[in-house]
Order: sequence, then structure tokens, then C-alpha cells
Amino acid sequence: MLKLCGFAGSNYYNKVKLALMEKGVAFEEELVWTDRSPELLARSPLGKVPFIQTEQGILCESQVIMDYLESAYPEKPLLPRDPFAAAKVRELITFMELHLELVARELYAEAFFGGKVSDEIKTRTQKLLTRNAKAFAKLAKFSPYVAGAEFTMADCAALVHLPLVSMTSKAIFVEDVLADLPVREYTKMLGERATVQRVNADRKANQELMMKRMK
Ligand SMILES: N[C@@H](CCC(=O)N[C@@H](CS)C(=O)NCC(=O)O)C(=O)O
Repeated sequence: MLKLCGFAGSNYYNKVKLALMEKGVAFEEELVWTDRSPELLARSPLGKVPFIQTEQGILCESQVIMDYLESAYPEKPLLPRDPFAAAKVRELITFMELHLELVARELYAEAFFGGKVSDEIKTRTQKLLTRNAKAFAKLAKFSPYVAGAEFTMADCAALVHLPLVSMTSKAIFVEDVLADLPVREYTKMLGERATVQRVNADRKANQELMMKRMK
């Protein structure tokens, strides 16, 4: 059976987990914390999660995994059939990852892990995030799903990226760079899905475990 490896506190892990559940693909989970151990590096070249173990071998990079799942398990698609509409869904995913999540990531050390980020990084990040959030607003539909009327793999990504970007922004700048977007209502709507409830419950339990490990 396909194995999803990583930890449920990881947003990229949860993006893939949600897709697996939405597609109804049977899978098991292996708890793998990130480190630089030779054992992990032998399975995931950068020591990152998630990765999946298939009968043919291991795959890393969450979006590559999503694309693999889409072609290996086409029964319940998370992409529209029309090539342009499918590309628009993938455009949203790339945009959220590159221009929101990875920019906000520069602030996580201070926002979540008790570290310190320089004022220079904060100023640069705030400028970038403000600009990128405005651009994202032009692409995102929220009608009611992020790419339009259907639940797609962009929702698996949005569910993990958007609330985290909002939280980070509020923690560091007080102001939410995504305040003009209906992120809270959207997240609440997605929270009605049993799959999302399971992801959220597992994340909470895993975060408690993570805290205990850090003590
Ligand atoms: N581009 C990667 C990012 C994965 C990633 O950054 N995962 C984090 C956990 S959320 C991680 O493994 N961090 C540990 C590290 O970078 O060493 C993907 O999409 O899978």
C-alpha cells in the first residue's frame, strides 16, 4: 500500500494527505521527523517531508506527488479535464507556494519558534507579501472554492498555505496581508469536510507531540 511519510504538523504533508483522502486512495502513514540522518537522507535527498513510498520507489516534493497521484489514480480527479482550466488550478498552487508561503517562511523563526528575524527581512517581506497578496487576489476565485465551483488540488494547497500566511503576518506585522480575502470563511467552509476535519485533528495531535519533543 502507498505510504505517506512525514509528520502531520507539516503543511506540505497535509496538502498531500488531503488529496489522498479526497481521491479515496488507500494509504498508510509513517511518522518521519525531519533531520539530517543518513537514514532519512537515503529516502529524501534534502531530508524534507513529505515523501511517498510506492511499489516503484520513493517520490519527494509535494506537488510532484500530487501530479503523480492525479495520473496514477484518475478515478476521482482533483484537476479539471480541460487543459487550460487545469493549468489555472496549477497556477494558483504555484503562486501560493512561491509568492506567499515561501516569502512568509522567512518569518516563521520569530512567528512560531521563539527566534528573531532582522528588521531588514521584516521590511522586505512585508513589502513583498503585500504586493503578492494583491496579485493573488486577482487569480483566486473563492466561489466557493479557490479555483471556482469545484473542489480541486488548489484547495488542498490553499487550506495549508493561506491560514499560515495570515497567522504569520498577524504575528509579525499585526496586520494580516490577506485581510482583503475571505480566508476565514473559506477555511470554515472547507472545515465542514470530513477529510479536512481529520487533517486538522491529526495536525493538532502531532503539534502537541512536537512540543513535547522540543522540551
Ligand atoms: N518543496 C517541498 C517543501 C517541503 C518542506 O519544506 N517540508 C518541510 C516541513 S513542512 C521540511 O521538511 N522541513 C525540514 C527541512 O527543510 O529540513 C515540498 O513541496 O514537498
